[in-house]
Amino acid sequence: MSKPINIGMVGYGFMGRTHSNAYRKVNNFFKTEYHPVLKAVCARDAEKVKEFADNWGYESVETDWRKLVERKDIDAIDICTPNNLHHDIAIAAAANGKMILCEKPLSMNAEEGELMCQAVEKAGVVNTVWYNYRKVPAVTYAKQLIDEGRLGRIFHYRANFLQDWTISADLPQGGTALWRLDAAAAGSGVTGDLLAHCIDTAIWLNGGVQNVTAMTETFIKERKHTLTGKVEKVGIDDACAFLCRFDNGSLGLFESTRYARGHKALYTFEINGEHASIKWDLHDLHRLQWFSHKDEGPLRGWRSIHVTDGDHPYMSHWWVPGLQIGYEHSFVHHVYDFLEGVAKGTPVGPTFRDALETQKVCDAVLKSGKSGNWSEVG
Ligand code: SOE
Repeated sequence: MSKPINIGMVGYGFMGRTHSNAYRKVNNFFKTEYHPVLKAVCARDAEKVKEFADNWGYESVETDWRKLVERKDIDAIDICTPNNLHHDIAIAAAANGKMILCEKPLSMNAEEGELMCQAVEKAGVVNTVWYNYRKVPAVTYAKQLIDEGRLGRIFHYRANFLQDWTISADLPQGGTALWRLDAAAAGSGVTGDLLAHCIDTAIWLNGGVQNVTAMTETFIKERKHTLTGKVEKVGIDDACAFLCRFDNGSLGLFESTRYARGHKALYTFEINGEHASIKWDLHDLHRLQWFSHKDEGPLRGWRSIHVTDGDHPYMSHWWVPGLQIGYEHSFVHHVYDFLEGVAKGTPVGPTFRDALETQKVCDAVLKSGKSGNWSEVG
């Protein structure tokens, strides 16, 4: 008999929807020892949060997250708020013995992140950060191929995350939906929001990062602030590019911007090894491009592997071979891994500690972007 884990979610924006959908779907497809129960959702606007709760099937609502984290009937707190609240909610949740699922990036900076790690470790509570792209079957499969040594020595890691939604100078900063443009709420711009995904995947696939040299730019210097109504300085990075050296000696090249006209959410990575290369593209997320130098000479070429077969990661739980899944399923897999971690007592990453490594790289990137010098990852 499967045991309940009562979820209390804080925030109900885009991520609140992806997580709620995943909690609802997971046990239709995956058998687990524990199952999530949508116990409560919390946000300041009582009317809107009630509407959200009714739509997704949450049993109750709260308007103060401090009350939520103290509730005895809640087992796990899911943090879907702007980044500046992650630290306080996580610390309070850990103090109340709750498991925690926190949206990315872990924190505003590595200092805060370290305190969050210490809090969950001291409390001994299961924790994860929603770097969901790890859970796309093709990306998980790439991890398997690398861990099996099929690429041999890795020389290069290249990643991009390109969007175009902030090009208009009329777009305000701050407030619901636009908090990502407000440095006080987001901490940083594309570095924490988009490159953090690329860095998390890169560390997972290719190991730690030693040092970085970065270039950042804020193209629109002032925007009206939704909350104050005044035109205020923009404190986030609109674009960022950096080079890095990995612990394994390979070289990294990363770029992210919200000013790449025509690109909505183009996350791509490519890894070049001694024996083989791998490419992945979020817009074609069920495919892994594979080139092996071990193939017979005249037949050598890029293969496009449709990662939809029963022996591909997670896929035996879905439809039949050849039929693909999408973006939202990465969150379902994340919940599945989380539940498996609870059952087995060995958390499946990314944990807070894993996410802290990404945070440290983000901090080093932002530091280098400001100074123009190489920056060591602390
Ligand atoms: C920003 O537009 C955003 O929604 C990020 O916040 C998400 O983490 C990313 O997956 C998609 O883009």
